[in-house]
Amino acid sequence: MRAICQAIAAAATIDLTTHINPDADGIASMLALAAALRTGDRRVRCWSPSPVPARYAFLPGASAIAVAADADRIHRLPPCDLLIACDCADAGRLGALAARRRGRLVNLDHHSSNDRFGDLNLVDPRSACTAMIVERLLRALGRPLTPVTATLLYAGLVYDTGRFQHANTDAAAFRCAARLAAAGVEVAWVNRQLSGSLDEHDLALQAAGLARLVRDRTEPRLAGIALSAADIAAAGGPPEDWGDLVELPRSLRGVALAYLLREGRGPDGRPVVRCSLRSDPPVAVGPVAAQFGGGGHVQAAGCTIMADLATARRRLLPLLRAALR
Ligand SMILES: [Mn+2]
Repeated sequence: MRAICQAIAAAATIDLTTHINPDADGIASMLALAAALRTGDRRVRCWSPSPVPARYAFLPGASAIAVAADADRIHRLPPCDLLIACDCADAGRLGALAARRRGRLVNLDHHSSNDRFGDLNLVDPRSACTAMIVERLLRALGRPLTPVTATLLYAGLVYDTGRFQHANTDAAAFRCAARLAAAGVEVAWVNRQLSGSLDEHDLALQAAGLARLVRDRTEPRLAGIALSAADIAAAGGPPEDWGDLVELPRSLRGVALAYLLREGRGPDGRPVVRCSLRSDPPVAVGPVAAQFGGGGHVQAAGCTIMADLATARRRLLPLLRAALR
């Protein structure tokens, strides 16, 4: 913590980024930290390796995030003293921005699969979200919360705890929420923005998901949705953000492990299946995702299987059934 505060104090130019396919925790953590670090004549810029989903446009400052999908363009940019990665479990998730690793790299994250890729790492898997780690960092930096930074961090906290419903919701999360609320967050407004930002396309995908929802025949505590490329095309194509579609199978009575499989194409044109996995403690899905080179948290993880949907299902489902035993 002290080394990171010193590195920030010494930096005249700071770039911040989050992970590819960014979520509310990553974006909000980055924006809050950027707002607090913009002092004096320090230059602070926010990046995302892929476009910021429209549903997160309400986050203060989101419109100023630069999308860094183009590695050539990034190479031409002036280097920064410090690159701070927020909510990013490994350097691969930085996308093209990994090429900007010229200054020192700071890694702020809470994923248990984080491989400490930074020169300086503040990684706490016990923290419910990266926003809580940023809140701690701001305190260490002596930067008081403002209504803007508190609103951002609150949005990250609400998102990553599933509105204070996931297993990561603990006393520390509530204490942090109380400090943020006291700093001027309009709690109902943030919740409304997070829950009321779907469009017709998102709902069409939910309808497709409901149509494909199945409980496992041999293991009733397992349920999930498998969407083929054709299913996704019929619903209007992939969304900017799959959001919490995996929560649909999870909402079935008695389900302790839920999955969402979505078939797409990899960079080489071959079929790939992206998997989102959720479980109730003590069932662990993190190790299953890790077997396919994925990661995340113990009870919320993801991976990509290089196969078509039928093959991916045949490989994954026995492991999910085993995880429940
Ligand atoms: Mn997070």
